[in-house]
Amino acid sequence: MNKPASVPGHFDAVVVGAGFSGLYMLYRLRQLGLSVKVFDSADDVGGTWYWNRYPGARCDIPTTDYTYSFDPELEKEWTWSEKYATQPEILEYLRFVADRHGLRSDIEFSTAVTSARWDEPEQRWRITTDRGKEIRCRYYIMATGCLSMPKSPDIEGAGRFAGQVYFTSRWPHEGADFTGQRVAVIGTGSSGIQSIPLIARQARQLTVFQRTANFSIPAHNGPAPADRLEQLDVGRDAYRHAARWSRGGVPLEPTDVLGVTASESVRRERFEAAWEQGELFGILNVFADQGVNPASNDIVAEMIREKIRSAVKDPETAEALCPKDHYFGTKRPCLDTGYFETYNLPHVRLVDLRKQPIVSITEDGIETADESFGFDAIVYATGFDAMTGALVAADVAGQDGLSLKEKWAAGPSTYLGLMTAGFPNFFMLTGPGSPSVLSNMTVSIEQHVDWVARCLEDMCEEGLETIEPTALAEAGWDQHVQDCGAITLYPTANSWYMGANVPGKPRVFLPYIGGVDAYRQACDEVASQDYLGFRMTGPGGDRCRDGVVRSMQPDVAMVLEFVAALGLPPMETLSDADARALMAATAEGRPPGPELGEVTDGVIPGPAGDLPYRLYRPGGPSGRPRPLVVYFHGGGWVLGNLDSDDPLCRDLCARSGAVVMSVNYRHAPEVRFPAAVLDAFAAVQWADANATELGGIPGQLAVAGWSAGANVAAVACQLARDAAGPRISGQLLICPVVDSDMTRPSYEENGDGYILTTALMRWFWDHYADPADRGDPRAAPLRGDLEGLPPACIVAADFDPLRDEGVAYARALEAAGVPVRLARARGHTHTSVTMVDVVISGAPVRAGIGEALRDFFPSAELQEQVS
Ligand code: N01
Repeated sequence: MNKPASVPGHFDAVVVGAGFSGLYMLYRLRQLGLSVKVFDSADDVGGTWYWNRYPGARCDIPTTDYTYSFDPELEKEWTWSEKYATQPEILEYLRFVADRHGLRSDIEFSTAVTSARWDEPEQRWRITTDRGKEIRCRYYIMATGCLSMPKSPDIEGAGRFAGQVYFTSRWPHEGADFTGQRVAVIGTGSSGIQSIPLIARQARQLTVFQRTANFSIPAHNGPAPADRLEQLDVGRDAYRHAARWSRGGVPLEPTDVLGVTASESVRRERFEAAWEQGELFGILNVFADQGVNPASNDIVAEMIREKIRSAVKDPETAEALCPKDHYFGTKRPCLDTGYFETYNLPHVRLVDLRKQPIVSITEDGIETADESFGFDAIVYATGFDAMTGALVAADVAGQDGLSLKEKWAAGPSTYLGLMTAGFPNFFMLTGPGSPSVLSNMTVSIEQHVDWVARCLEDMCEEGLETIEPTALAEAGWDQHVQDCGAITLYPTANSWYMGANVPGKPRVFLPYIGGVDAYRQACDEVASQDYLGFRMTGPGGDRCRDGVVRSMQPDVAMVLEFVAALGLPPMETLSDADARALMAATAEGRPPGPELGEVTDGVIPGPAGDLPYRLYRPGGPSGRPRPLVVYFHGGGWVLGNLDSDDPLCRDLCARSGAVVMSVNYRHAPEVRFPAAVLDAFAAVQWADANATELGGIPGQLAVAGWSAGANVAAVACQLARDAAGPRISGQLLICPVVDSDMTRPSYEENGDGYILTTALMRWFWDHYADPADRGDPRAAPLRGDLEGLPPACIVAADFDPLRDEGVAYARALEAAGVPVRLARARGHTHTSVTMVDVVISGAPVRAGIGEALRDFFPSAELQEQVS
């Protein structure tokens, strides 16, 4: 690589922070032969473990895992004394690492970086420090940690207290002696919960001011678990490899037990095992669905509340300590040693700030709405401006002088949590948009550092000197981070994950929750695809392969992985009977969809015999007439029936407030084109004529369908227009087949791998219609006359071969003067939008569909009923 810079004050790289990430970054940059300067405002290494010296401070990931893995010799030479090591031991470990690798010589302690400016002409960062130094470097790397910027105490009168004031995050090196004192602790996050039992041992009187009760489980600290040590002894490399490719950075088999369906005994057994184990990832893995399903989450939460009630003797205190305002896990749960039992001590009292908020800190204590308290010492355990605080406070300005603070005014925006557009050669280790705080930090840190080191090495080999993400790649990643969060319960909590603990901070889900494994995969893919989404320049040329690394909804991707793992034969290779049986089998065991007021089956006369139908009525006052939607199921005119689309019909009914009538039609190949559309039109005519008997409102009729069902629905609208009736108020076409032309780009892009394939579509067409008939507008409604058709809502999914024909139909309808609402199902496949209660990210799309259905009807009453 580059030769070490020889000009004084010039370095290849400057790193801020000498904690876990800064130390390892220095080590790797040195390996590359780069000249490096590390700055830290502390007078020693340690980062978070330098500052957070409060009594009881420990890690909350077992130290067998919370440790560097890059140096096998180091692993042999260092033995952790406990399952969860204390802060002094972790600090000692980092000192040991720094000394072992001679890292201190490149670290300038007691020096803070005060500003960093990108110098475009020089293509260098200009760094200034609080010691008045100015330094130039090519790469600027912030290794400042996620929880390093203490939150200022946003409490009235905070500066007035005349007694001793302590912050858990800035604890004095000489420690604090509370013997004989009246002490207040404000805050019951991890820092409060770890320190309170120890402060209680010294204090004469301890009063804890709690704003939000927090979930905590006993750490059961002691020697490192024997089974874990054995695993490491047997195969350390395999264990570390498993950690790197796990969800959280600690090897753990994710459970597939669902809380909502597990028996009471299984629930209890799994919970008690996790409770006994005393590990965060264990208690977060009691049920597969506890992070996404409120009912499942509540099962775990209630079991923890039971434990709290049995640990705390005073029922009123116990109840106040029971968290009830957020789902378990959505705020970082704590590990404790004797926390809840501390409240049984006669000199310890809990003040519930929800009942009596703090009015002011006074000179000699704290005044709440109901009481005045006198104290000798106040301990603030009030947390951090997490994940972005240290970065935006650092006065970093990129191209055109834009500061990070300005760029991130509405929330952070990053590519992979590693870089941000407009700030060339500026790297963040464990930045927002990376797994960081949701993972075992040491594993995430090593992954980030290794990625950055590899990137710099690759750049050097190619003669490239600058790198920055493109706006497209960054926007795509930001969206993916939010999509991953949105399918979980996490964004519902007022947590520091959401920036909610800092007044005025934008409410954005900050970490990447897709998993350490998925994240590593994405980073590796980016690197191996010529650094997809990065623009790189230098003597070796300018290059940019622009793109988005993840644009599929995360739960859709999971479904596809699950389906692929089943190894099912392609549908088009099966006989008709087997294909139908397979479709029926895949529908078994899926969630049933919402409960409704009434669901009844019947038959109506069709052109060639009876047609079965199922009628869905929403809840609410029975007998009240409602608009009627006639729905046709999907399945390529070959597969499907009333059962196949039952959850979707329930969902449409619940969301629209309309009566939904799902009608079966004759299938191919037994009966080919145009039987299906003739049946569909007959059903629409019958429904219109019998609206009152069906509980509908005469004259308020819409048609709907998915896939081939949307095809027959669209055709029914054209036939109704041509026949001058019935009058149709709207057509809802979900991922419709509207043309037989299979050459559109979406067939090329999505023709394989997303369940509905090009081969399967061809099979469907071959079953349904002779080639000569496929241009008939009754088979390909896009080719028909579109004037005078009812208003339409068309859903087009990104990863659907039919996407472009759906969009084409929308455009053609618009051109013909038909009002159209085109709903793009971002990140979805042909089938995923219909997977009610399986693909959570489909819910907002279906909410939009429900709204579109309501908008078809003039009935204000319907709007009110649903809203
Ligand atoms: O901070 P927190 P922390 N008036 O934000 C309360 C890591 N960590 O330092 O929830 C009254 O969790 C606030 O109340 P509320 C770990 O990731 C790890 O404890 O905002 N109260 C909350 O109770 C952790 O999650 C370890 O309503 C106020 C508390 O102060 C993260 O660091 C150990 C208030 C702050 O809790 C942060 O933990 C320690 C106000 N004005 C920390 N403002 C390990 O075990 C805030 N609060 C490795």
